[in-house]
Parts: sequence; structure tokens; C-alpha cells
Amino acid sequence: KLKPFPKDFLWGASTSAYQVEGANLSDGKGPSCQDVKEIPEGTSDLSVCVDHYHRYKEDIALMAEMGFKAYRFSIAWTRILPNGTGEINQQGIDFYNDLINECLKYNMEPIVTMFHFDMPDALDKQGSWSNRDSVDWFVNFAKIMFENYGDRVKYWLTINEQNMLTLVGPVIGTLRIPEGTTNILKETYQQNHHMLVAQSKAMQLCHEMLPNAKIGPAPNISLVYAATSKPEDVLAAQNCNAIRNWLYLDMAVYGKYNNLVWAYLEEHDACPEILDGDNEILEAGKPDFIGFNYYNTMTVGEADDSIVSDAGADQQSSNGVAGVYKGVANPNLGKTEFGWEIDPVGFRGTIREMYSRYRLPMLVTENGLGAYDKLTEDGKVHDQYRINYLREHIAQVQLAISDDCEMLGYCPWSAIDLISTHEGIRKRYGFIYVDRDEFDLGTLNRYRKDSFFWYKKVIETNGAD
Ligand code: BGP
Repeated sequence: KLKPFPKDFLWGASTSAYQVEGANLSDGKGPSCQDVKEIPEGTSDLSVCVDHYHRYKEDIALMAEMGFKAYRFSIAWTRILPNGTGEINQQGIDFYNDLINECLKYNMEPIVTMFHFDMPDALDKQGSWSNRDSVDWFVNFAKIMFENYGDRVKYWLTINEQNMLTLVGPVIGTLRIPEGTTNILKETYQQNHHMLVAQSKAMQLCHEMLPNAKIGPAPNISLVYAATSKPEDVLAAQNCNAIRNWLYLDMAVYGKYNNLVWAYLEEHDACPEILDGDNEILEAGKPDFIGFNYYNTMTVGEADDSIVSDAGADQQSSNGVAGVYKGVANPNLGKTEFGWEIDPVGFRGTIREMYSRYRLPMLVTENGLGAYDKLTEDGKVHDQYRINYLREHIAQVQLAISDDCEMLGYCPWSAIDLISTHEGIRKRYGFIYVDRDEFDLGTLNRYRKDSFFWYKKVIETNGAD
């Protein structure tokens, strides 16, 4: 029997600072790793994006026109702390104050991502997350955000897609491994350990400073299927699920390393150094909910020696991990124009699996279809393909709710067109089209896509569409 969406379901959508704001080195903002990385060939740089930094009032008014109950955005670390630590940039503090107040003007819950792929360059220069001081750097930044915005922000997300930073960060330029590192895997999981400790301390601090706020992680979760019923393929899928998904959620929720992952790290001499007191910190930091990004499921089989590396992979595609699993295509699924598989039923399966493991309310912080949208002469964008994708995925969320999984809200990627992690402005996700191309800034005018009007109706009818 189909259950209705909860009456206070948080319908909204998401963006991230480095992909949407622009003004990446203006008004006192310092450079992050995004502002110094090599821009992928043929794609836009991040100096303008869609100029949300100056046009956020118009953008939030458009979100309110759709009836959003929430807006998930990230706070750029180097807009607040240009050097990552030390001196505070008041213009940065003021910008996010204004942004939050604009949301509240329309009764929209601001859902703040504290860290979304934009490590301060000044801290990367001090070893990035390899440096144990990164725990204190992040907690200091968290404290400043809680002090300035904790009176109005009730929902906090710690680190966007920490699992993607660890698994493909070096590939898509969101994680820096110090020069001269010999054991890359060990260094990566040492960085990951520091992020986990920092996350737990930030969750504890949030509960101490903001008793009415809710905080949680925001990993990218793809349930991993076995390529066949061959037992070795099932074991490979278990290993991939552990390495890609459960490591992060077991740690956030239980404060413990997943045993399959620890065995894998031991096997590869890549176990992170755990300091005295770390385990107590990890167990003390507890999430109030689990935010997660879902784009699709993945399929793996038993590893064979064809695996060379995860080069060319991205968040949603993996060639595999040598000796552990091999990524394979799922012949039952269609693909987007950018090659990502599409699996709405897998969304329900992923939610069911997470709820039975962790028994915590969940918030969808990303889900969406990247496509080559076209603006017509009369200012329309006929993105029926995006309506179909979102409608199918929302239907599965409702089936998961009917499976008694507790869902807090749905914030698809993205509220408005913005710059892809590595495929430019052309890979569009928004309900709102922005008139610019990779190298031609165009008018930056906003246009309501067909999905804008459709999503407005979905929200008005609380998902009955
Ligand atoms: C997720 C990121 C988002 C967004 C999304 C779409 O991994 O959290 O920042 O980029 O992927 O991915 P892409 O932009 O690569 O299409």
C-alpha cells in the first residue's frame, strides 16, 4: 500500500559554492583547490559559474516560485577564512548571512554543506588532509559557522561525498596527495581518517553549541550489484559496497571501521595511523540523520588481472580495484548522454539497504540528470527527459517510504544550472536554465525549464503528481 510523503517533507534542490557562485577570488575570498586546479580541456573555469554570488536573490525567488521548502547549498571555506585558518573575511560572513536570510524570507530551510570539494589552497600547501592539523582546521571552521549561522540553520551536512574524495578525488582534482608520496593508497586512507575524525568532532561540537540543530554526513551512495549469481561475484560486490559505501556510514553512525575495508587496507599495507583517543572521538560523534547523494547503482564482478587503475573513472563509474573487484556494465539499465547508468528501482533498493543497516532518517541531498539542454528561440527548455528521470526516482522514494524507511526530504541536483565537477556548464542539471556557454558568458539570464513548472506541481501536491 502506497504511503503519502510526510506532510513536512523537505522538497528542495541543491548547489555547491564552487560550482554555482563565481566571484571565486573577489570580495576577500581566498583560493581553494578548485581555483588553482588545471581546468579540464574545453570546459569553463570557475571565475563566474552562473554568478549566484551576485544573483542569489533572483535565484532564491525562483526557487520560492517552485515552492521549495529547503535549499541545500555549501559555504565556501575560503570565503570565510581566505587562508583556511586565522583571519576571517567579514564580506564572506556577510554574504552567507544574506543568503540564509533570503531563504528564511520565503520559509525555506537553509541546509548547509560545510565542505564541498573546496579545500583551501593555503591548507593544501600545508599537506591538506594528510596533515593531522586538518582536524583542527576543519573544527575551527565549523565553530565559526555554528557561531555565525547556528541561530537560523537547523540542518548541517559535514563533508560532501567524502567517499568520492577518497576514491576518485585525485582523478577529478578534488583531493591533493602531497608530492613525493610513495604509498598513495595509505596516504589516501590517512587523509580519509583525518576527515572522519574531523567529521565526528564537528558533529559533537554541533550538538554542544546548537542543541536544536541536526547534523549528518553526505556521502555518494550507490548500492553495488553482483554481476552474476556466481558466489565470487557476490563477494566482490560485498567488498565494493564496503569500500565505496559502508566504510563511511559505519564510521559516521557507529564510529567503527568496517571490517571488510580494514582487512582490505591491511592486505595492501594501507591502514591509517590511529592516535590514542581517536576511537573515543569517532564513537562520540553521532549523526541525527544521513544525507546522501544518489545517481545510480553500480555492478561489479570478481577481480581479474585486467584491472590496471581507476583512471578515467568518476563518481559513478569505476573500472574496479586491482585484486578486489572489477566494474562491469549493467545490461538491464539505460544510460544518460554522459554515460551514467540510470536505475530508479536501485534508488529504492539503496534506501532500503541503508535504512536496515543504520535505522536513521535520510535526506536525499543529490539526485538528478545531467543533459545537454537547449534553449529555444522563445526562451523555453523542453527537458521532458529530466521530468521523466525525476518522476521515476521520486516514485521510488515514495515506495521506500511505503517500505517504512524514514525520509526527511528530497533535494535533487541541481536547483539551477552550474559547472559540473569535470564536464563544464554543458552538463546541465538545473530546473532553471542559465544562458551561457563554456567560453561565452552570454547574458547569464535565467529561464524556467519545463521541469521547473512540473516540480512546482509536485511540491504543491506533496508528491501526488
Ligand atoms: C556529485 C557532486 C556534485 C555534482 C554532482 C554531479 O558528485 O557532489 O557537486 O557535481 O556529482 O556530478 P557532475 O558535475 O560530475 O556531473
